[in-house]
Amino acid sequence: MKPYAGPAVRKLARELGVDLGPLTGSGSRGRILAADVQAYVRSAIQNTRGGTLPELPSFDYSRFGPIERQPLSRIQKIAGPRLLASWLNIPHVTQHDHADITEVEALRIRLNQSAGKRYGIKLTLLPFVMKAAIQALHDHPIVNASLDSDQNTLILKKYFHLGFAVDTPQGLVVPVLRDVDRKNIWTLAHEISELADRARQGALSASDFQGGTFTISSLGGIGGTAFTPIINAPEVAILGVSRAEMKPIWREEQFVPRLMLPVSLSYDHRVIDGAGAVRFTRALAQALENFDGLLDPPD
Ligand code: CAO
Repeated sequence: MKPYAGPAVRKLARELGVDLGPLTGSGSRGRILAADVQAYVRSAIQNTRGGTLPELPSFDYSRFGPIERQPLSRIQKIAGPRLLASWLNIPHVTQHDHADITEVEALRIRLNQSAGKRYGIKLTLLPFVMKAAIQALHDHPIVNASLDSDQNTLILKKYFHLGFAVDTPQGLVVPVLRDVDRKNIWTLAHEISELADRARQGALSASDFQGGTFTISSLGGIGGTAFTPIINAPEVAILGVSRAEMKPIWREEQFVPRLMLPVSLSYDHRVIDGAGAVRFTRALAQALENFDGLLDPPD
């Protein structure tokens, strides 16, 4: 049976490539209207995009009290859709753990007092965490990987470029430090500080953001006990670092004070399973606990 529609609607359907057959008309006696064709096209587009999200309600907040409008920064406008895409596309799970950094912190203080003063470089914890992450990534290559666009193949990267989140007045940026496995803690400390300074001045170039294989987001300088960072897609995991705290740890029948660093690994559950994730955080913690290398002077 010929669909019940007027010539203008038929013309519109022809132009849009719509077959009127399956359409239900909302006009009188089931007549197909232009609005029905448009609604059909809208819904087809939404379906090919994987459906749309239910919209959040919008309010006139000024009805309830005084307000001020503040536009999002350029960085927020760029980062926002990427964070949303990662959050929506990747099934995130976060594994929390603690690393005993008592010895490594004592080492850091010693190094800052001696070589640090001589070379004019201040060592923070981050270079040590980066080196520990490299050891763990070496032993757990799927964490230093990406899913190929066919979603069926893992691309294991044989290089180690670490992104690290920098808090700037304009918003969050994630520059990438290259070949972290080939650099000592002094070089890393220097490059972290140089990249973070340029990030805060808004002086990073596009290449500074490219090629990362794994990201570290350290909030430990500010505080916090744990958090659930969003994966920097197309990477498959991100490490959150919170503030180290002295804690009573039960060892050999007594409590001993140890400096414990909270770490939180958010991972793509399509690629990494829970056991793999906790093995990774354990490897990272053990690398920090048995830290014995990288005392070389700066390159
Ligand atoms: N626990 C305890 N103290 C810590 C620490 C931790 N985990 N991490 C750093 N600190 C200490 C440092 O040792 C330093 O102390 P001293 O002055 O006594 O030596 C002080 O905090 C400041 O460190 P810092 O944060 O400036 O340096 P960093 O190398 O650790 O970090 C950088 C550099 C660029 C990562 C950091 O400045 C920054 O921007 N962090 C915010 C990242 C962010 O916004 N992440 C959220 C992203 S949302 O997922």
